[in-house]
Amino acid sequence: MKTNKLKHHLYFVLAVCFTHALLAQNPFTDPSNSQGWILNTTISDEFNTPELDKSKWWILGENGDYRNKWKGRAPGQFAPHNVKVEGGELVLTSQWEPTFTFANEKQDGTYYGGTATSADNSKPITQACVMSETYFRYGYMEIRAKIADAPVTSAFWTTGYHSEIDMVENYGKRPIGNPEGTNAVIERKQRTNMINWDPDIPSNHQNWKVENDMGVRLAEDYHIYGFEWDKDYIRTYFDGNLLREVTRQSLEANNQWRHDYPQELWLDSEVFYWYGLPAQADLTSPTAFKIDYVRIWQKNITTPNFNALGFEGPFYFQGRSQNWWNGPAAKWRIKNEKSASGDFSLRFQHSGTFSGNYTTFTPYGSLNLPAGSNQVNFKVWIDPSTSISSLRMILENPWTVIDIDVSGVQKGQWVEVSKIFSRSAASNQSITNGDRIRFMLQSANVSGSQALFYVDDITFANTLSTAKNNTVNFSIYPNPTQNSLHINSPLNGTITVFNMAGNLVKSFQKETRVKKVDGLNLPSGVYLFKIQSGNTFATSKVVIN
Ligand SMILES: [Ca+2]
Ligand SMILES: [Ca+2]
Repeated sequence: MKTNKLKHHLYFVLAVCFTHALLAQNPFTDPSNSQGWILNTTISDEFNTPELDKSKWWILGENGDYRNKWKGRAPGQFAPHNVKVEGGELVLTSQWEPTFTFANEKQDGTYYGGTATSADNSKPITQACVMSETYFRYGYMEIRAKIADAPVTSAFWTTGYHSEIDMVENYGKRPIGNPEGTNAVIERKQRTNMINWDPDIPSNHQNWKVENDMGVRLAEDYHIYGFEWDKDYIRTYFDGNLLREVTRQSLEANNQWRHDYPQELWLDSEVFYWYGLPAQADLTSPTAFKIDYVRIWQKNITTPNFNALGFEGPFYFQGRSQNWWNGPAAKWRIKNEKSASGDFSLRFQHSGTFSGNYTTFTPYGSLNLPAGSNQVNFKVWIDPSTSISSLRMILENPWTVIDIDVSGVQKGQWVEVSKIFSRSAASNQSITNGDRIRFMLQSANVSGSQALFYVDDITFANTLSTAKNNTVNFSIYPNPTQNSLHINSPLNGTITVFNMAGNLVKSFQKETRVKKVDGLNLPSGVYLFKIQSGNTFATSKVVIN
């Protein structure tokens, strides 16, 4: 009896604890979770571990590596020793540090640690930044944090392709003596920005930037900052209260929405010289931005990484994330206007005179292909107004030029094109000059004065050297033949036919064990027939005479 009572009591205690734990995992703005939020545990962090969880975060500047992101807002520079986890919090410190070796370079017109004219260490301000190792797309983001009580910012923000969302960007305290004469309200303002970095928008474009006077100095105490990023709207919250709601439609009307692409998180402190740079006296006692937790909830949990060759997210390779790259005038853009799969594809658009090569690149080291025979496939959608004969893909290390004939591609629909190629060596994986894709339209291959087309779902396959190839019975007879043949194989699926130049010349479906094909209508020569079903494939050479 007593035992049962004890047991019952224990169950009750466990039930209370469990319920409490569950409640703690609901958004502060939705304590009963009426919206069905699911915590994304890959990216969320309570910072209750003894050290920073490196599976979730990386520290900018650790081992001298900034992963081609950012070294901070000069003269302030991110320094790894300013990041620590302590007492269940992420602590991001800003300090005056004359002994620090600053990068001898300028950012936005100012030397790190120095001034506009000199790298003289006259402003030796070190700061701190961490970024998430993974990405997500849409959700409700929440931090409980105490912003730094010093003339620095405390920010929680994200970046994606041509987009930046500054969910929280607060300036803690005016410098001693307030030489800039900044109004005291700055210390009470909760700021949010939605930045559109698309190089095609007009230069006089205004980003969406808003501020709320919260009525208290934000650096005085901990507050809960919430931001909901939905595909149709955004909402900002302060201590559980809704500050603003703005629809995507209204932002789009002003070219202020560029925020569909997967995002990665930043937590950092920066200097904002326009409100006043900190002097040594402002940073005498170490001052820190303290974050109790970062929680990301989603309606549907997105995977940590996205298919970069399908243009759905950045490449993630060798511990770094990078997007396709092209110059501001390159005419290639990732867009969500049309796609063969997912939401995004790579668009080429240009009207006027064509001159030279129009090129886009993946990052160095992002490609990892084996030596020997390989195959590239992608889908292309060519606008009826456009006349292009060929696209060129160069794989850079080892250097491999692949020309893909698109002259016969039907316009106004997604068409898969394919090419077999061979490489002398496997991809070089260097992040400074390793293998990458250089994808180009050459002017010589365009007729007329405009071109619009989209590319999606680039895939590579190693074609001839896998063991699976040898285990599948794939016989074709008669061989040689002229216009018809039989294909006998237990595999059913898509049959693709390549000429010896590696161009795809025909494809059709095989649904039965033995398929008879008539009307081949191919020029005399040797052809490679390939059947693919899931991950298994087989090839056979056929002579047409
Ligand atoms: Ca905590
Ligand atoms: Ca896609």
